[in-house]
Amino acid sequence: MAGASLRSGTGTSATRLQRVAAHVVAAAAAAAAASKLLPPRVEQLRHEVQAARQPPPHHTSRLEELLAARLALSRLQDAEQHAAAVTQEAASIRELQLERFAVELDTRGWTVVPPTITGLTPQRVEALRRAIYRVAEERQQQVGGDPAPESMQRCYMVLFEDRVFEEALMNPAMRCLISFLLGDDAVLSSSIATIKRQGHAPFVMHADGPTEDRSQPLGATAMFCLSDFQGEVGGATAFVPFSHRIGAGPWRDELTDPAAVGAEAVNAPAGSLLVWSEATWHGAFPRLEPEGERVDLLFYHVLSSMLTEETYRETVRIDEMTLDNY
Ligand SMILES: O=C(O)CCC(=O)C(=O)O
Repeated sequence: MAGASLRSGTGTSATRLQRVAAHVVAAAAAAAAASKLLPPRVEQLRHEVQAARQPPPHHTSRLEELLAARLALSRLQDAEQHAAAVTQEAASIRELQLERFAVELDTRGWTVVPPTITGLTPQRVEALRRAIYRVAEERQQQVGGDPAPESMQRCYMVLFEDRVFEEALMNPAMRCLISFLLGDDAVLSSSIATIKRQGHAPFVMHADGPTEDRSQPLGATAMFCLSDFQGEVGGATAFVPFSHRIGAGPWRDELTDPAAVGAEAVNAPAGSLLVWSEATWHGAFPRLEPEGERVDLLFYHVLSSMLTEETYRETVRIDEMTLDNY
């Protein structure tokens, strides 16, 4: 896998602004309707955050004004230059039948794309699962751990362990929705495979990155379901819809419990793709189902200006950067 192929193209923040603007205009009616439906719980949490924030000191607000003016100017200057890129991206969203999912990301903060659209056939799901079980076993042996597996086994930086992971990273639906959220110069930050068995600890609710009100998230996650995700009893990932608009991550213990905060657990067949913004509150229910395992492969992306969690740039060898890898 070439370093360059970890990127999905080139772009600037102005591209993103243009693109987001285009999609948001297209989705305005849906967004307005959705805002009216903000669950009272989310609305209340948002007010708590706003009330807790101190008004910024005078020089801060002046600086913000100046920065906003510069941003507006650069938007104007870049508008023409990036119009073509926006048009191109809108075409990709339509071509891949992702309109509904892009709008959901914007309005609800997360979405589930079905296998008919991800193109993950049962054969591909099986190939990914086989690779994950192999890596999990090898890593278990390396650490010399207890052969009785823990209730959740996470394998970090799996990308280079098998070609099938590289193919998954290039999945067109995933690339398109990550670009929609972050822009087309997003880079891979981490690749994590998880096998989750019966167990009683929830994955606490959290946001993946800074959540202060901003039109541009710094990170976004895409997770392939490689087994059926079976709601709460299956220990599925769970989200608080609209929470990307709250402007803070969970700040009290009670808010980190998926059940207490009323998180919605995912029900989705193997081959589906979950995508969420870094600001969206998410976690997972404990898996109560004694049989089987929940298996997934997750790719966390960030803006290219940010440090990545895992060291891809540093570990790709120059001889691996062949055209074949693009
Ligand atoms: O395993 C899950 O379902 C949740 C994963 C998660 O929240 C994360 O990796 O940030």
